[in-house]
Amino acid sequence: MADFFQAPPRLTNQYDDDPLLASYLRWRLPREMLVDIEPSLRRLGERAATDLLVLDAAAEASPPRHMPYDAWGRRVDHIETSDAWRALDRIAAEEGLVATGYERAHGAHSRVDQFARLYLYAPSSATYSCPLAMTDGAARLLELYPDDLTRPVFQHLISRDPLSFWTSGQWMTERSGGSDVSGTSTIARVSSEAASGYRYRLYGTKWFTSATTSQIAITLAYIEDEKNLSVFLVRLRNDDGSLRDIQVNRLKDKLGTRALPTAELTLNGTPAHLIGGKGEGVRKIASMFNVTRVYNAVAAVAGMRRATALARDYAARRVAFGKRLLDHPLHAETLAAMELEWRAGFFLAFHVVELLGRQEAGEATNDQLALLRLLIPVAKLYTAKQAVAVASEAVEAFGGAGYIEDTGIPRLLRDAQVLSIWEGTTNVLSLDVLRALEKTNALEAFLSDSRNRLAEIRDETFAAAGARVRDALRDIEAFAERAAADAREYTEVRARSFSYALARTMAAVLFLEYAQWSVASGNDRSAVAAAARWCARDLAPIGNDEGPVPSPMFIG
Ligand code: MFK
Repeated sequence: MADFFQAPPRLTNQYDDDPLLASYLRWRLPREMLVDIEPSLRRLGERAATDLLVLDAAAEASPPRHMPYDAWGRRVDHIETSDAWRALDRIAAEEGLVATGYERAHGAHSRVDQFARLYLYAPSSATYSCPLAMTDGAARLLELYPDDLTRPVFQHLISRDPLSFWTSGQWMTERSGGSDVSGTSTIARVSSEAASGYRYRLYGTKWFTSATTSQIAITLAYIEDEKNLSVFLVRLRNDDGSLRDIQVNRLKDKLGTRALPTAELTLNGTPAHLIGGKGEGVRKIASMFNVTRVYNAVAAVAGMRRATALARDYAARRVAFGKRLLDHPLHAETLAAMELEWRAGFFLAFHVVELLGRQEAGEATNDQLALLRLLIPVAKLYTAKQAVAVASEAVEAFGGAGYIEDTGIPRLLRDAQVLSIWEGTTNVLSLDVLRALEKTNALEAFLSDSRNRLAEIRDETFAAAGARVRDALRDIEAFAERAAADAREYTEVRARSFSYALARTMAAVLFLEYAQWSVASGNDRSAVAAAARWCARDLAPIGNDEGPVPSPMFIG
């Protein structure tokens, strides 16, 4: 018998090869805008499968190293990163990964342009998408709370020139945890050398600081004798490269995202600049983490797309039991289920991106602002969980090869797992969804927006699916009514399934809208089948029944 070798999966241009992205952009963007941006998206799609992919592998193979001391015994806390990691930074600046969102060349649509770029870049970036997320979030914060010191910093964050492009960290997590930031123990004391503009000095320990090689960071601290957290800007290094009263205790040994330097730091009187006045720290930093949560959702969707593309390519060439995997109905069905999750996540994430763009352009109605507040946590939590599930399925689709590190496939799963942890876990965000409903009219906005959209779907082809979505909306409404009347525990226990219901139902509406447009415009032939299949599932299994309340006691 001749030697047998398996064919590794291959990627081609990730813009042209994507069955949804270009079609979605044709649906949502003015024609002249697409003509304008398509060449750069296509170029990035090519890079995602060529030079970026090489850098991604190289950065993963050379993770960062912490060198606490120099050769002569001085404490330097140098974090050495690979050439590839730094090249990914340079390319991010040149490709305008952050800048596009702030130049606003296409008004409210600019965020769609920007996040389409991120979607192509992220899965080939060794998680350089993380520093970019925090940089963008910091840019938004500084745009909202500008002052003389932060204006030039803002310009660095949105620069396309690699030599002046800066990235930012987002230091929220302390030993007491990353979810309940009220437990922050970092203290800000007024500095005696206020002239520099950095009027405070910070004392405390930050337990997870991703992208510690960034030039700046945004962080939280209690000003001495104040009851509320405040937000501060920190410049990490002096002009000679030395850290500004920061000690790097160690780099974290993580399950995934291994090219990304994540450190534990002690702030020993680090100069800090107060942003937007004292107090209201959580509310202010929310404008940052709401951007990073959108990045999380788009990166999750991009990860699902990559996992699906690799598994599909492999299935088209790998032969077992006398035929290609793709020709085995059960395997093809598994791939279709993965693709469906990715499509749903894509619609949800990009819908949020559109709302974010409208908000920033000052074009959002009050209802759209409330929807954005609600859908950011919904999209983040749902796409993250989908991404882990799809990555796991992709690993399995490669059989034993998927479990072997040097195929690069296990990384899909290791890197996906962080998406449901950082930037708010699934449960913390599910509770945030409840908070959004309590504080705004988001539920009314969600229900009326969804019903209005469904009313525009007139094609008979979608009648049955539309009816199912209307049923799901009624279940969501019924749950909200009962939650308002019932014990808080009743609602909290179901907060996750409620959030999933919102995600699936919103995605269903978008599936149908897109399918109707596809039929009318002759685009994406799989849109109708995908919409029918998505809407056939149980969209809102929240548990409105009178059955026993799931109780933590069952696991005690
Ligand atoms: C590729 C992607 C890469 C992503 C980058 C990853 C980098 C990772 C670096 C990290 O930082 S990881 C740390 C992750 N930690 C979190 O994301 C925090 C998770 N915890 C929460 O989200 C909690 O819900 C929260 C800390 C916000 C709860 O804090 P509080 O103090 O109990 O909040 P509270 O009292 O509900 O709200 C305080 C104010 O903030 C209110 O405003 P007002 O004072 O005006 O009433 C809220 O409305 C506002 N607020 C809270 N959550 C908000 C929000 N505003 C808008 N959106 C929200 N989600």
